[in-house]
Amino acid sequence: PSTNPAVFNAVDYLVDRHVQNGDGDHVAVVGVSRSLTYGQLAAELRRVAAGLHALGVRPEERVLMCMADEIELFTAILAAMHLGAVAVPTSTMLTGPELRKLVTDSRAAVVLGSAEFLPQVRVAVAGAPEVRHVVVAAGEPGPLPPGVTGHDWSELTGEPAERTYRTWRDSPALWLYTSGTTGDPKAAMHRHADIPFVAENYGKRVLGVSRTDRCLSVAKLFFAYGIGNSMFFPLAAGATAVLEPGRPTPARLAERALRDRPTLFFGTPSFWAPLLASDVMVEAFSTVRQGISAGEALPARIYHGIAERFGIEVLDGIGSTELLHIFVSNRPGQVHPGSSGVPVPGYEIELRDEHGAVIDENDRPGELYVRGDSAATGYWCRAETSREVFLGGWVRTGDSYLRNDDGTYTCLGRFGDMLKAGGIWVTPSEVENRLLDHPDVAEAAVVGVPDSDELDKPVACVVPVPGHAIDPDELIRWCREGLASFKRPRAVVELAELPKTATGKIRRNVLRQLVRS
Ligand code: 3SK
Repeated sequence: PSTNPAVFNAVDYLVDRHVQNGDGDHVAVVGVSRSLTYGQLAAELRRVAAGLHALGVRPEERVLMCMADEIELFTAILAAMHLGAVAVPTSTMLTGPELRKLVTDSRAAVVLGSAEFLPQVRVAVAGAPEVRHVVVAAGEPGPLPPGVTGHDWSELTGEPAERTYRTWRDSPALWLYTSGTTGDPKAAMHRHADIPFVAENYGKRVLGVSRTDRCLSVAKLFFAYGIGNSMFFPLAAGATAVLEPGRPTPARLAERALRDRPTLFFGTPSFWAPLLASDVMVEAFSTVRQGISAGEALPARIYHGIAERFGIEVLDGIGSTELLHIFVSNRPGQVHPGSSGVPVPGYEIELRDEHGAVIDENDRPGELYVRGDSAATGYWCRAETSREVFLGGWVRTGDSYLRNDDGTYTCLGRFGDMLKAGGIWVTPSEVENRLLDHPDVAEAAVVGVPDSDELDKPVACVVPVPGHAIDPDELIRWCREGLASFKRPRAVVELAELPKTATGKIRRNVLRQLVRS
């Protein structure tokens, strides 16, 4: 490593440091069919970096990946960073035309895909003039548009450069596309220095990740939450990442946990809730020393249920793609169920009203603003949106929160999701939590829908617990008994599932449309 403090490559910190410290034989990553020690990972990522260089990838250019959580994706992300290029892992859930927007926006010339996602990748590169090469993990590239050369993964090799590229702390390392709840995808640009910041402050100081930990995540590597859980935290601590490429159902994750014995298990409420409702063996999760939840607020009922049935304490927290990971979190042994906890070391939090004025009192809802050194440098080629979100060091989250008297923060939903009923503000999450306490309700979302007088009224959209029937009158009565009467839903709509974003946030605009029609 360089003695110039501005020179920093995250690969030295995540991988090479452990090899130099004599821990090269410790297992760094466990895939479904093979594992790599830190020494093997250092060698493999260098080979892949040499292959990318041979395809023409140069520092600061983007390498876009549409790949399953396997060792190939893991090494490719690190290989891009080693070269000084920018890793752009993208969602594998996008359609071809959706993926094409990201490929063209990023101007990547090299696209890496897993064989199972080739249909989308082919459609995406067909309309992307900058793409020159498509490299396929575990499969044949097949026909590609003129001007695009296909390669199989074994071609991604060359004479490895021993040293990581001399990136600066502020050099771009990783772009993560985020759509928020509204749609337009934009890339949050993260620096090499953002990676140790989240790993030291949340990974080590909050979770206490150490060499003996084994990290398993429901969220995939293309999510900010997933790449922290499955790459930055385990590697920063010299620990082991366990990668699961499949759909994160309770049955599959239980099977994986039985095989690979994780100590840290990272979920989302949309995993923890069905896990609780499932009949998976408790034994599968017996090695988990700590559960973690993010993506949306974890209802207290789910927290208590998981604690009772599995003996796992789940730490709820909130993070964002813009901040790279979690910045408000509960602490081990000090969980306040139903709250997101307190600021993570290294982050400052403010609540501001609709005019941007700071709210000093407790118990008053406001929009959550965060300041911390892992903030993205902006959105790629989105000057106007960047100016609305990144404000002189502060990042505007768009989430509505309040601070409790004990210093913890409680999520109230998205800032624009508050609704008025009879002229009084209603917080959807308060009504949703009451609905979730009902034994027939598995998931709930409350939205404001105009009645015949064009006045907003709370409408509850609920998913029943499997095998239970929803009785709308009973649910309205239940809410009236547990809440101020004006907060009760005026109607209940039963749904098989709630529309959600890729990160598990409820798409309330879609629900509003659905309920209106
Ligand atoms: O949604 C969250 O809470 C989150 C957590 C960590 C990283 C990224 C996100 C969006």
